[in-house]
Amino acid sequence: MTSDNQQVVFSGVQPSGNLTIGNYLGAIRNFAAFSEAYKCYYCVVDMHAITVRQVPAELRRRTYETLALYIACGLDPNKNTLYVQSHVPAHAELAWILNCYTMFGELSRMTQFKDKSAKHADNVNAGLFTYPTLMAADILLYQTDRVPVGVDQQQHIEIARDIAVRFNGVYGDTFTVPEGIISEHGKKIMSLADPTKKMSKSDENVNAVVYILDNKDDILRKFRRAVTDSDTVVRFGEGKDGINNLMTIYSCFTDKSMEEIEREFDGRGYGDFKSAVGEVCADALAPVRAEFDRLMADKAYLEDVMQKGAQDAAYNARKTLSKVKRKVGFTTL
Ligand code: ATP
Ligand code: LTN
Repeated sequence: MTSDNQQVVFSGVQPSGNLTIGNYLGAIRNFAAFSEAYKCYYCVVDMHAITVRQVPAELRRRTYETLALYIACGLDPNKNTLYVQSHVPAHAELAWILNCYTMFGELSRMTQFKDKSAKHADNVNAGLFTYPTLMAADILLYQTDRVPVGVDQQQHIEIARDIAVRFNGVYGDTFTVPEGIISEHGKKIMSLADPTKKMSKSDENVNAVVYILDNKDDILRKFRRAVTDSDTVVRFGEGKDGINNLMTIYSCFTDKSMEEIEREFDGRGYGDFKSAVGEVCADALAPVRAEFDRLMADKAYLEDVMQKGAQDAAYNARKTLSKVKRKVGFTTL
């Protein structure tokens, strides 16, 4: 909560690849709804992105792109604080302090750490391990009440809560204990090539993933090739991971219930259904792409947004950071 009693929302997206419809439906699309009633911070978390090796020029470009996508997806920079994590040093400072209040054992249990260290076995670095403490710092710095994310981040929200409660227990009320907001709809969009796996922007198989910025032909083609099953009936149910995923995506874009979708495609095959999913997805994303192209052509504007966002974030982060430093016993000059 802010000092004038406004509730706070914080979320972040890594500029670690081209954003997917998983990022869109599970996270970004839900952000704008908070802008009126809450003080909202939406951060491009470049410091998290380097826990996996990045090509510097690509990281820089994607940082701009992620910010442009925030705006293209409806986040008004005048109503939300949009900024880049590395522009606000308080994140790194608080992360170090919180590292000293986070247990080795609890970080070892994080499934994202286990997955990513298996995937990048040649680079299991300390940053990958302490990723959740940096995320806790992001959230706790702003006295955040709510954190809208996809379901894969639930465990990280839990650890942020545990760290806040632990710190408050030792030093008295310091941090607001945040709550995750995981929308029932679209909380976990699955890969089109392997519907038992989360759709992920760092997947090497570009056909497994629909990117927010894909053109209509690519979107239609990817959905047509999506892995399904040998059944022919469009029905939500067990053993139908591929169809369940496509129905979820269709439902997210049309607001239709599973029953309505089953009725709509009654007597029609998978081919028809896949084309329909591709059409609604492409139609919904077309305006986002157009706005994105317009914004990317105006770097100066994006830099102005980054600059103002970082200034506002740094000002508010400093309040919490000073309090924390005082509580742990650091001297001040
Ligand atoms: P990476 O592949 O680099 O780990 P990612 O695609 O998982 O990246 P993040 O930047 O880690 O994306 O996630 C940004 C937000 O998008 C988070 O709130 C996350 O929960 C959400 N998200 C990511 N993938 C999905 C998905 N497949 N379905 C729903 N939400 C998702
Ligand atoms: N770890 C998140 C990105 C992230 C985040 C945050 C999300 C970093 N800091 C703070 C919410 C709040 C992910 O999606 N992989």
